Amino acid sequence: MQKNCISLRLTQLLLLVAPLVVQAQNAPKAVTPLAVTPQPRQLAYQQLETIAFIHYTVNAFTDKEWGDGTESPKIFNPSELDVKQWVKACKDGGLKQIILTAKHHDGFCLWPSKYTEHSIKNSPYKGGKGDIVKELSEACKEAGIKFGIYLSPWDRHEPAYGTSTYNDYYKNQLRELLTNYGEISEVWMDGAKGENAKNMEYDFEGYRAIIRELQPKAVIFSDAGPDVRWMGNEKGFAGETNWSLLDKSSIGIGQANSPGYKFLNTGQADGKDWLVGECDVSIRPGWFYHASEDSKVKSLEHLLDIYYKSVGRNAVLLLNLPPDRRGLIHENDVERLKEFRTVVTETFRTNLALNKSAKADHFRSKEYLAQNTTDGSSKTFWATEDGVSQAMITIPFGRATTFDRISLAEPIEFGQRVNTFTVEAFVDGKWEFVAKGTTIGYKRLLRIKPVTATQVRMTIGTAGTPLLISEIGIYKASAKDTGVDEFK
Ligand code: FUL
Repeated sequence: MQKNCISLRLTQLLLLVAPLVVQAQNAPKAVTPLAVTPQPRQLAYQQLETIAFIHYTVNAFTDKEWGDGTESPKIFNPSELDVKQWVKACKDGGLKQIILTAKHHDGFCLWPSKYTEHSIKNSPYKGGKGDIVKELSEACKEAGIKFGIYLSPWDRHEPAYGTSTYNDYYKNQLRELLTNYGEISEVWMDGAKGENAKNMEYDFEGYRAIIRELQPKAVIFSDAGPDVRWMGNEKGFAGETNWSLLDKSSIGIGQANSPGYKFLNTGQADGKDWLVGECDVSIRPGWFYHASEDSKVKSLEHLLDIYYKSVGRNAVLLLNLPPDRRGLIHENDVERLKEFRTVVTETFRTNLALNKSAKADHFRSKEYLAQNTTDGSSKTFWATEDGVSQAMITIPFGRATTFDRISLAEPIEFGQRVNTFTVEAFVDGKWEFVAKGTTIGYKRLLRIKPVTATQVRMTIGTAGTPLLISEIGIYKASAKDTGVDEFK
């Protein structure tokens, strides 16, 4: 009798538990993020893709690239300065944030800092009542674009420079800029140093603490981050391999001989820190305006090459536009930027892979199907089973389709994983090689010769499993976008 009772209870228990077991087996097996992932502020920053630099100071009036700090504030006298013209040019050019040189190496401040006389308050601009940081921050807010500041640590004017008192001076100015001008989205700390910098020990830790305290959402740029890193050149090119991973402790700011420096351009596959790459480059040869460079604005072809080698290689493009003596961005620069954006928009307008039924030889569960790569949403992604480090995905077009641009993306909130990929196209009944590469990250763009195919397939390998891909895009470029990458 007692035996029967026990077995009855066991059966009841099994009946209760069984559906739960089945449910657990069917439940999507959540993907575990890798050990190093981006902070939300880094993710938001990377999504901006293209942003602007504005280099403006006394240099526009002396025709120099580096002022020596002896310039009189009286020479700073733009006759038609219009920050709305700057913002419009950037916005029309698709640039989503503007970083202003509030103070460059010459020490002249574009805002009326109470810690120095070397500023706009002693210039003829608006009778000494002007504040370009204020004007620009407000214009950016009104236009719905982000605003950042460049505050040069190297200062060739401030008498305290070279002593520890200078750190207080720099911090006081940081506090002014980070409290009086609304939201600041990026703080740019230049590593450049000249002769008078030999004895200066910057308190970078202290500077960073103030930024985190006053503008916790702002990303901090320097050679070594902590959020955004320099790419090691001013050409606007990221490495063909570009990990957002690096050991920031190995990089000395402004020290080209520090051990980690050579990895700035490529990152490190096993780096312990997440550092988004930022490619800084000027639309002209110089960072500041020189009338002699009006005819040397970068060509459309050059700007497109920069775009594919920055945004297209998992980095953010920071493009500089220097206002002239009038206080306007020169017409040639405005026109070229507009032309560049029109062509990029045209190239990526129609995704030929959208809603095509992609199939893969590996997938984790029905929540992580290959079709997630062609659904037009970066929120969903294709994932393989744990332990799988190579998989193939095939996208049928349904008919012969001509394309010459490929866009790949990983869901980087789970870390950066892909370290090799090959793309093939199905042409006249056989698979042909079209492209290959190493890293993908947030975005990887490939420029190939036009190919007409009925299907495309990719073999992708990863460093950390499972393999995750969020989006695959296939495009036919604008007739003005003709570059082709080499695949060695
Ligand atoms: C460099 C500076 O020396 C240049 O003048 C410019 O500001 C560039 C963005 O960074 O280090």
